[in-house]
Amino acid sequence: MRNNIGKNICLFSLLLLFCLASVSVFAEDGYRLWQRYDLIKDTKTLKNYRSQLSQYVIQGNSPTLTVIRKELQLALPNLLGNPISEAKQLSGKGNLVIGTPQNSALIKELPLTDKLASMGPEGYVILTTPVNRKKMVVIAANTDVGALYGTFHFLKLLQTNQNIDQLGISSAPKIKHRVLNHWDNLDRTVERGYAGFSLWNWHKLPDYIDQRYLDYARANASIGINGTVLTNVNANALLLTPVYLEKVKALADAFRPYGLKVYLTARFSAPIEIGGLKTADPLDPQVKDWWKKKSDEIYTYIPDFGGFLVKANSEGQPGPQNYGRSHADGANMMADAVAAKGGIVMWRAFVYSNEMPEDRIKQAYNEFKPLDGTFRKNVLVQVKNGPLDFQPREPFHPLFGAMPKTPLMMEFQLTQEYLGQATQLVYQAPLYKETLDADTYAQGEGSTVAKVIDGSLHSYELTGMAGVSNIGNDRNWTGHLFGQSNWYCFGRLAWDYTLTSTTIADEWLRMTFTNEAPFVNPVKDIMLDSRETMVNYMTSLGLHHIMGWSHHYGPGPWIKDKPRADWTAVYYHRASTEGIGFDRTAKGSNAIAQYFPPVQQKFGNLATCPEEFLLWFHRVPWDYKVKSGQTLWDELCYRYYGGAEGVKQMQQTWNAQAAYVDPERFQHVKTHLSIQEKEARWWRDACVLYFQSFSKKPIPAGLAKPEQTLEYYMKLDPKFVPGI
Ligand code: GCV
Repeated sequence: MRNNIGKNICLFSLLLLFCLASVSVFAEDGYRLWQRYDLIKDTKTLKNYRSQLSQYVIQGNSPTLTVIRKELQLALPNLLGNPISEAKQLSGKGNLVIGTPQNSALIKELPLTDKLASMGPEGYVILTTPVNRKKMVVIAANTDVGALYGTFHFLKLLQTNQNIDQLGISSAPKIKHRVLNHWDNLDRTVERGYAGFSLWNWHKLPDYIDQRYLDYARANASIGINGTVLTNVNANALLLTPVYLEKVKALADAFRPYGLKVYLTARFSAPIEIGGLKTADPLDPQVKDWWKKKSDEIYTYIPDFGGFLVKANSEGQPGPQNYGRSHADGANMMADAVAAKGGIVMWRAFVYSNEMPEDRIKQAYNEFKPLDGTFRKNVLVQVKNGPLDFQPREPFHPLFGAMPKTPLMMEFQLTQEYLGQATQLVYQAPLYKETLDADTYAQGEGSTVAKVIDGSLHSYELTGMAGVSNIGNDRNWTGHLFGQSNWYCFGRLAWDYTLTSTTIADEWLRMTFTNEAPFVNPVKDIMLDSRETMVNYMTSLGLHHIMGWSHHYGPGPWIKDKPRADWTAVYYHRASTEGIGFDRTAKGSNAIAQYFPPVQQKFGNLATCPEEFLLWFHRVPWDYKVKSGQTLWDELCYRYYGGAEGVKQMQQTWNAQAAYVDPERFQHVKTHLSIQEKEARWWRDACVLYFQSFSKKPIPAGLAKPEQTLEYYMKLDPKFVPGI
């Protein structure tokens, strides 16, 4: 008897342990991103899928096909609650066939030659078609990586409960290089990173391959990202030494099956720092030789090395101008070093000089436009979306459309340096789309930024889109759960910029949370409105660069008297008792002249300038009547208050979602929204009080009084803000 009791206690404890273990294994901490693969809830859909999927056939054994197998083994049994397994032969029904004409005899038999011919190396087709007179779903591509992308697309159809009865999908990327830029330092800090430390554990590499590296690669492959720059553009030359190249090789080997290529940031002065040369002059034969040998060495570690990303002569970084050479001289020297092996150089146009009295936003154009046509064929000039620096709203960068003979690559920032960092919910697809859809008029109406960067406007062969990563080693990857949607939407738009923000938000919500409409619809509205809401409580009507000093956290419109005028806020808003705004018309800095004439006319004329760019281009008196009929001052106040109110509405909508979300993630978002609500009020009150000290006008009736005095806000001095 005693024995039995003992046994029972033992069994019970084991059971309890098992339960606890499963709870912690499946803790809803956001780790699984949009790749959750939970059992499909809708019974009709589930039944339908089960009847159409009973096995999959993959012929061939490459590392990428192995990855596809693993993904299916993870996804299908979980989604369908059925033990779906791999088969060598077709069965009577329910077959999924995946592969290329080269590795799959079944696919080779199909009349797909024409279709696949237009799909390129990464595109795919997903078709419902008879094979040997049996109906089945076929995912076919020209390469294994194309098949992997197609597999993820198919899984997304299941995850989002789409009809798969008669599939006829074909998809190929519009942009060739879809690349994350990590600003990760070798000591694992991340510049402007708000999700913990760097994913790359350099100390344990090359021996220890963390499962996170593979999950990172899986996530990227699922949205078509095909490149990653591992380290900060403020580069450390040590990265190019053998000790680190061994480690980079280990990562590149882990990522390769997922179609993810590795690139490195190159410190321009590396030949001096690690090469023992006296100069880094790009025209010096020894320097050229050094970079060539260094590149060849890198290729011995990583045969498919993607190439270099370079920040030169910007914010104190060394560059060709240190030797009186141009950006093209520097970029070409590096491009020559990697050309034979198919490498590229992504040379950043984010440059502004310390000495220039010019309006800072004009400098990149002034430096790069004259270099058009002088870059090697394997150079992409990487341009930030706007001419300043990832502000909540900027007009598109005037270089887009202005360099018809030089491939330009888009640089977006996923990490929310100026968008509330990781405490705020800001879905950035609308911001990215706004830039991509903007019309440069470079070749008449319809010459959108997207057509510049996809190469169609100026026949660029090389095309690219970069996203400054928001990923760190936090369990949920991005600090704020909704930061994941920015990683997701970047990948989706780099693949196909014609997708709408709504479509992408819809997909992401369904895969990340649930397909239930009473959740998806209101939360999608939160996402779609979130960027405009943030602009309203931070920098409405074209205001810019009024954030906290150095860490860029919180408001700081009063920032002045710093080592450089163009690092202050007063330089940009120019508020006085007469008015506010930066005159960039011909009467002012004439930055407007950098755009094509129709854009100049639109932005340069107070009456036609879109209100969202009003104070970016114009200096406007406080009494100026805006479109709503309000004075500028009143409108500014209404927008600040409206923005803060918008966050309250986001909170209300989210708080009604408890039934649809697991408690852990529900609470995470709820708590972050309450931080955001506080921060929105902080921005509102600090900015309204500060600008009021110039406008000398009352806050419009009906709006609450700010909670503290201006002095109080000016004295706030947050310490240890992450990401500096
Ligand atoms: C990596 C801004 C950021 C810097 C960043 C720089 C850049 O100035 O504040 O942290 O440096 O942009 O894009 O190079």
